[in-house]
Amino acid sequence: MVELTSALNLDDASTDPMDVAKAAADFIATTTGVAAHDVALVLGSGWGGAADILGTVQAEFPTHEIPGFSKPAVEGHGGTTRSIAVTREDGTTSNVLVIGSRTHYYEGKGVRRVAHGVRTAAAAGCKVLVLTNGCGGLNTAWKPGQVVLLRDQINFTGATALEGATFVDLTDLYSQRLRDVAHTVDPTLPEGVYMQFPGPQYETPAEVRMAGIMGADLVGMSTAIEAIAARGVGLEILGLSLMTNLGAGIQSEALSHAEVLEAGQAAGPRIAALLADIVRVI
Ligand code: 8IG
Repeated sequence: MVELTSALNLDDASTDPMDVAKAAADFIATTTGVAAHDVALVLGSGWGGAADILGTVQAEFPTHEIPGFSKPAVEGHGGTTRSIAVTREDGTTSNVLVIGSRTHYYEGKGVRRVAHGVRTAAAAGCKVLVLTNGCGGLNTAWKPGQVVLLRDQINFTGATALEGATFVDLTDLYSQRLRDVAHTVDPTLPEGVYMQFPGPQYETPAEVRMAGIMGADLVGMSTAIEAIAARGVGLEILGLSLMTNLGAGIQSEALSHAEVLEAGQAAGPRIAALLADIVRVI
């Protein structure tokens, strides 16, 4: 079994990426002792604190130990994957898989690696996926630190992780049911359309204006390709963005990564509590 698993290579075109996801799910079931998980969380910039307050950690290990996840480029910068037992509001328990370290499209490791986390979540038994991110915003009524519920998206990368004639319907990409559930926790959460750019550079002011004309409220470098892959494996998706900055050219100052991290840190405890509250009702 171990030999078979290690022979599976995501970069090999003849490998079915779902087979690698199944190997990853087997590893997770064995390592955590949890046969099936219910909900998966991908924690983006600013959202990391949620994992600490969600519930009881049942197991925790470096994400790169899971089949198909690559070693971090910088030692010590890899994420941690955790299995957390969450006591839901109705008294039942759900097993939540927090997949640390997302692979971004701009890393150039290929779309299979971008999608591997969500495919692994589906193979591990999850039915619901919560995708979170930090991003730029176009609506000047929103201030840095604003959380926005994703209503829809524009995939502006020109890429997809779907392979072959996989005609996935994206009409209800970000589930209306889950948005309604999130609104029971916080009725004031605005909704928005997320536009994924390839990155890693931030947009020019002209690109931000274009994004607005095209119908975007938020601009970022993740989430859209993952969401498409997740619908491809039947997951129901909730998308939550933390707007850390206004898009380039909307705010007068230049965008700095330090500023973005600072806004994420300032919002951290508040959005962690919000996410934990939402997970307790989904
Ligand atoms: I945090 O303004 C964060 N991520 N593309 N644009 C894009 N990605 C981002 C931004 C932004 N802020």
